[in-house]
Amino acid sequence: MPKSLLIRLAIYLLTGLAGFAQSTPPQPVGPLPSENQLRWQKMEYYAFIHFSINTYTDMAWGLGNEDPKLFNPTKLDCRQWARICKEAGMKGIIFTAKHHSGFCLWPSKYTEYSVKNIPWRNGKADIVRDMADACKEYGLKFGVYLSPWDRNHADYGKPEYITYFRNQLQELLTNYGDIFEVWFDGANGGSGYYGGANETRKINSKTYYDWPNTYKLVRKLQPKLVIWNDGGDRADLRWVGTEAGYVGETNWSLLNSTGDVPEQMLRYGVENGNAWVPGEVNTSIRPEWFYHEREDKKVKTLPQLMDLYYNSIGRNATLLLNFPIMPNGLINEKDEKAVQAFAKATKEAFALNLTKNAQAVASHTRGKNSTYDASKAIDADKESYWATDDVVRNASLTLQFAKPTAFNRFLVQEPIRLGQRVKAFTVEAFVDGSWKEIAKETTIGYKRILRFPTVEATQLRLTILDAKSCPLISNVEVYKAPLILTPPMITRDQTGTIHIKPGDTESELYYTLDGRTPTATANRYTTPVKTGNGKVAIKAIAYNPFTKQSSIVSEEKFDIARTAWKIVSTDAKSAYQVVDGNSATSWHQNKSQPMPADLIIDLGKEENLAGFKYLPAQNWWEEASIITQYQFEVSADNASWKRVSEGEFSNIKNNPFWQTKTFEPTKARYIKLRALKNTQEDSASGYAEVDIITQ
Ligand code: FUL
Repeated sequence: MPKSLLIRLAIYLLTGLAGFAQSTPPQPVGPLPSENQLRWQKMEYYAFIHFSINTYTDMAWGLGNEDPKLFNPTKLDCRQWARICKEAGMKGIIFTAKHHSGFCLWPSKYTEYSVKNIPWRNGKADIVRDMADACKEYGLKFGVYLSPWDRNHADYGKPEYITYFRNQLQELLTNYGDIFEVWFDGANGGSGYYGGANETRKINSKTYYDWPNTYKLVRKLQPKLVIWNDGGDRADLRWVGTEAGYVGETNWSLLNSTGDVPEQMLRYGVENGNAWVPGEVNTSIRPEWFYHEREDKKVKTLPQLMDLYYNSIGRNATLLLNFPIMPNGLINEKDEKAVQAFAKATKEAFALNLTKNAQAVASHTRGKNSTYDASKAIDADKESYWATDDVVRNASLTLQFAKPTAFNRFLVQEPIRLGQRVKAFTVEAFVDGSWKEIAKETTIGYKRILRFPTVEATQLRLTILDAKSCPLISNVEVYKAPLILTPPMITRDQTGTIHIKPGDTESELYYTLDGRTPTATANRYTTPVKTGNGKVAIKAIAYNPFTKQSSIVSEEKFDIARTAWKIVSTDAKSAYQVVDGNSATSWHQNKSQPMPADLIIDLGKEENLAGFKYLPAQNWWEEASIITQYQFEVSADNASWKRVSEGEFSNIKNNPFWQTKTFEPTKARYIKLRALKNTQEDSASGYAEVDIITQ
């Protein structure tokens, strides 16, 4: 054979081999999910149920000394709970078998503090059993919450308690069928009844519970469950650092398996973490976890629930949404309605996948092999995926629509079985002959959903800008979700100017200043409205010009504008954030200044004062330094002061919203808000806003 032919043959064989090599499956990258984690991630949406002895004392946490006789759920029906969850599209329920009070909702052999000592059902009650049966009947998975902190048990804090805790786990994980998740809440407030000792017991959350051995027991009893734990050793799932209902837009399903994890990291995961620990967003449908009648008007609205959806499931996490059970043993009708509306709205948003009318084309395809071509990202098989050759980090996938197509949602998934890889990506729409960027984002993971104003385009392009290894995309979906009219947010800045913000940029805004209910014939809001220095009562709506529907009316009453106010107790310019009308900004007094900490404001002129308002910093997960005990004083000259109000901001930690205090009207030019104590019991005080009420 001539030499040149030989060389050509060699080249042919080598290229062929290279092509072959690239059509082999891509190698996994980094820590990988276990089968249990994969199964769990696909559940996406499931319920939490909070019910215990403190449901009957209207408390967030039971103290551990409540009389079991209080527990009297006359209409208890776990099937109602299961039906609501099933109809809402949830896949499972996690039930508080034992909360911090230590009261057990099953007849545990190891304590008398349980449903076996209540008159209801003559001591034969087992609510964990009822719940497990109801889940089975409705095709839901069942999970248990077992609080490690036990304010009832005499041995809490001693090694004996760990045996008790494990015995209880053994009961729960043996007698109630398959359990999909076990929840070990790290919360621990210290004080408790503890069998009558009534004292404060601090434990070392890292060592006391000996988690490694507890985990072994759990896995032996239920090899298919996932463990959630925010307190001790790294478990299968992580808390996302907040109960407010969201995870970071960047969300790596990775953490480091040892070492402390700051709450910030919980929010975003750790890009180069060495363990697969995906996030679960846990939040309640009401402000608190247990039922309080006063919160019947505070059930999350549809727009809030939609935000929750996009900020959890839409950001590579699962959503664990809590229902508090009422003392009668049922879920409140308002919560049921809210979750039904939520289910309907998500169904409508994701009703028609527009990729059905599109062709997918990729800039790169692994080994030019049809097993990995672009069509795999839009076919019905969620396991198949589009892949590039190993060396590629930057590649695009274009959807070509048969005709100009309007859309406002983009959904994308990675086949996480092979690791989480994408670090940065963009989404562009081809509009009027050119590409328009609609989103520039970071991570994808199991599922990422993006919301943006409706765009009409003939093509959509997903570009992976960077990835840990060759990018893999298993699924892409495109939707045109109907607009949801959010009641607009109204704020007034220090100059007295009103700002109105819609929840959805596609809606129009209308407002009134004369008390009438706004309609689409009222003043249209386009730019901030100057309202002078006086008091203002404003009502506003968001309006959909296409469907002619309006949102619920937002209403705000503002006292005199804070235009002339000067903060005299500090030179810090940033202190003016407490009067800027923006609840998202806050100011914190220097920690080195011990309590009491004074915030003194010169109102510019004498006012007839009848009260004041305090809004704590809203970023409460980062040491918000929320004031709990205060004094409020007024003065004509910033020298002699008169105390007009003092006391506590009750329950402010759980409910960090506006606190209003009124007092006998009094004339003054200076006000002093004195912080005596905060939630962290240190010397820091934080403020989002401070305002006054005038006569
Ligand atoms: C927290 C607990 O203290 C709350 O009461 C609730 O159970 C929530 C899910 O976790 O840490």
